[in-house]
Amino acid sequence: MGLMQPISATAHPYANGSYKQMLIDGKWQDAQSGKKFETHNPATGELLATVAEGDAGDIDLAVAAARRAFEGPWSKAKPYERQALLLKFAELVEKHFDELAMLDTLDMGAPVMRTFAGKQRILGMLRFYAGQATLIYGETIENSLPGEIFSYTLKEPVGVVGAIIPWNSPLSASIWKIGPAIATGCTIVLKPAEEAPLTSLRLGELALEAGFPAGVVNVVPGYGETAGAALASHMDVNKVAFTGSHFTGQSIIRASAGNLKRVSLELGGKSPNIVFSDADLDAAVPGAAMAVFANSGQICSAGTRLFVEKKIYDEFVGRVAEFAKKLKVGNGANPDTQLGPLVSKEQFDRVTGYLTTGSGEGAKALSGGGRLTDGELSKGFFVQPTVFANVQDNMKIAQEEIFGPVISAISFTDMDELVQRANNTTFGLGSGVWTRDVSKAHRLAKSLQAGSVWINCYQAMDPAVPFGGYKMSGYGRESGVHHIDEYLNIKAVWINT
Ligand code: TXE
Repeated sequence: MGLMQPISATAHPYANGSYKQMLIDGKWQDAQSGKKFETHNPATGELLATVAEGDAGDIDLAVAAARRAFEGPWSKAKPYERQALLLKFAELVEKHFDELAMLDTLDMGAPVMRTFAGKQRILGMLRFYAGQATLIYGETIENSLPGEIFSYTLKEPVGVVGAIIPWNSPLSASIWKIGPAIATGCTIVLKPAEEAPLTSLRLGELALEAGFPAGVVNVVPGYGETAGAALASHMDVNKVAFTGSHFTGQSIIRASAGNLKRVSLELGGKSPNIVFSDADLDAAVPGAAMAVFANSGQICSAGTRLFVEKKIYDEFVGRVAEFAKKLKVGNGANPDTQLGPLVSKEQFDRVTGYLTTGSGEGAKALSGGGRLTDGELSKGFFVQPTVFANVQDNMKIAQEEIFGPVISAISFTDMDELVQRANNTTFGLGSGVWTRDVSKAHRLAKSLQAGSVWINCYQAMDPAVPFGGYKMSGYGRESGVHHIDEYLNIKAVWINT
């Protein structure tokens, strides 16, 4: 597929306005209720597809299929078979990468070149989990009991996994759930976000083509309050892997109580990004800007609280604002677009509401501050990349997750006070530090309450490096060698020899 021209919905082989069914037990089917919902391009308003709308009944069917598969032949699939399937799946995702990347763009707005920049990481994730399939092992443990009692552990798949993902990065989020589930021998019911279900459904087709047995990978699109809630509360689901807002994360925990299913949560953030006067400012300016503006701020670990040392505050924040003004906002299908639209009207209203709140609280927009309505942009949910200066810690725009292209720039002087202020948030997902001073860097790496600390970079990600939250950003880790433990039970075996 050529990437030199914006692609219209009708030109995409999958998002061509047609109807998409859901994948249950290896078969494409309608919702039992017969209901459908529409998904639109947030850049243009075009209809991309109508989609079968799953609810509790469909979730029941999918979970039953996943259970049958889990207890059937899939339970006998050897690590090398699961590895081979994941590698085959990776090969197909690679073969269709252009199409999948564009599908993400059409369905939720992300600049297609951003997905391309992450291509190696996305494919690497599947290949990393393929490797992990052959690295599942227990331990033999010397115990202190009298006599000859031998003890060892087995690691076993938890069973049926319910995966609920958001809309901000459908390709990567789907793979982050399917990969570890397959590596460990679990089966999965994936519920994509209602705003952007198409990439997950297309991945369902590729999973079948790769040869996953029926019921191992099921994809049930639908709304959160119906399909999502049914999956979270289902008595035959053994684990829920959730990515989304902390509010929904809390309701998932409550819903999980019925059968005390395992839960892992990757939630939102209000991450501090700290710039010292001794930093390489030429690198820190784009670093600070793109820590937020990438994907139009719709990234859970976006460095939205920009702490800048007072003596360089005016100059530095001014430079970030100048950088913001030059960013190219537009249809994400254009290869030169740096910021696409926000995903939906709801998200657009939410973000523009925060722009009004910020000005009302006394913050000063050095760049942006409103929507973009020039020409074609008037059809989509476009917001200007905004840099707010004069932000105080207690302002709403410094406390709440905005999930849009909005930087709240705050000044600091004292290092101890800075640590306390940077940690003064209910969240703890990402954090950044820009300095040439190694001791400052290490001191902050230790003191910041966040699952990731990026020093002189931001948002670096790799399949082998763990990612996840402290505090209300959730628990459990994705990526890294510990990720698969979230999908495994440990069994202790005792043998009196
Ligand atoms: O999230 P939800 P929304 C944050 C961000 C954003 C806000 C709202 O601040 O502005 O959340 O976004 C499913 N039981 N993040 O409303 O509701 C839903 O269908 C089970 C941060 O989109 O959390 C979707 O599949 N599932 C974030 C998924 O949960 C339910 C990414 C996420 O939707 C459910 C997205 C329920 N009761 C938003 N209600 C991140 N961590 O990256 C909804 N869902």
